[in-house]
Amino acid sequence: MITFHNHLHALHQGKLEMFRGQLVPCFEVPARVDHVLMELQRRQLGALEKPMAFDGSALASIHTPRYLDFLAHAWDEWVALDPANAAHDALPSLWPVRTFRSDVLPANFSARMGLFSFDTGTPLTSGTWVAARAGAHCALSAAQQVAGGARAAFALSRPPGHHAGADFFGGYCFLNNAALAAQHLRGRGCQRVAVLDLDFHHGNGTQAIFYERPDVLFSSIHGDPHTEYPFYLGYADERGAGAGLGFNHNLPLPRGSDFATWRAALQLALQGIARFRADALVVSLGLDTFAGDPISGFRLQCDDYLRVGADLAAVGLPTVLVFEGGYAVAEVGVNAVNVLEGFEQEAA
Ligand code: OKP
Ligand code: ZN
Repeated sequence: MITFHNHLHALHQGKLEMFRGQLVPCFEVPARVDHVLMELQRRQLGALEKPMAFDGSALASIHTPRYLDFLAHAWDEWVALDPANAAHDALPSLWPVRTFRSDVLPANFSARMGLFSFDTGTPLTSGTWVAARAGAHCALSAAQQVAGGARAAFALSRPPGHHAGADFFGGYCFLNNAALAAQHLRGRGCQRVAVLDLDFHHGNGTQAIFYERPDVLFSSIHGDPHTEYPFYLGYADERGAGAGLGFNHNLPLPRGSDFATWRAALQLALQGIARFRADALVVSLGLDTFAGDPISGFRLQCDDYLRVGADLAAVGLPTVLVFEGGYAVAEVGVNAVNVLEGFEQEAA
């Protein structure tokens, strides 16, 4: 299958994230994508291309104008606060929680940064906007390829996307690549699109974006938010709202779940997608379900990902695969490409 890879991903290179009161080295590093690229080339799994060109409005199908405007200028504003800021990344430090207003856009940069974010683990760097935008274009390119008749396409990019909402960043994510791909398919002839989120962490951003819509089903298997990030969303009783009621499907699993447990949940999710009669499938492909992942808690093994790919292909839908998490850097390439190979073998 064709892979659209983000040739600008390394422009986003966070230094430190806040963890338990200390700044620690970022887990979401450029080497993640480099390993997947090397493995793709080693196993000759199809063409590698740079993203297609999209105009400035492409991201506005999902994200709000004021959020996009914030992201595009955030680094310059950060440095304008104090030229010494150029030496370290920007992190938020306050947020408008309950009882505060979020309709007013403050002039103060730190206040706006808090308005548009939800954690202190997601540094914004000099190259974040350019890298994230090129990554979003990879997802749009993969969707365009599939809308044009391809059986499947892979968007290989970082930073990831599924925690990003219409107007906020967090969880290492700035632009919601999977949501952009789903919306792009909707605009190109697909009446119903299913988004299947396989990352260890619940895709709160994607869920929120489509929560009131009946045309995009969001289905997710993830660590139980009672104990796992992002904690405040991803429970089984979140079934959608308004016209979207019944089109959100969360399958939280306990920390420590193995492949047999996980795969049973996958079959449930796929049954829901079949009932939905989707025209296309977008997969948020997180590889942090791997047993060796340093920040996650499931127990999948490298070979299990071949089976995951085969199960996805067996659905028989045009499929966009979007790279999300996966922090066991040495194994993330093998695990990602195992999914692609399993998919190709089953689809053939
Ligand atoms: C992004 B994606 C780690 C604390 C958790 C946030 C995790 C974001 C995961 N020290 N930090 O879903 O893979
Ligand atoms: Zn994750």
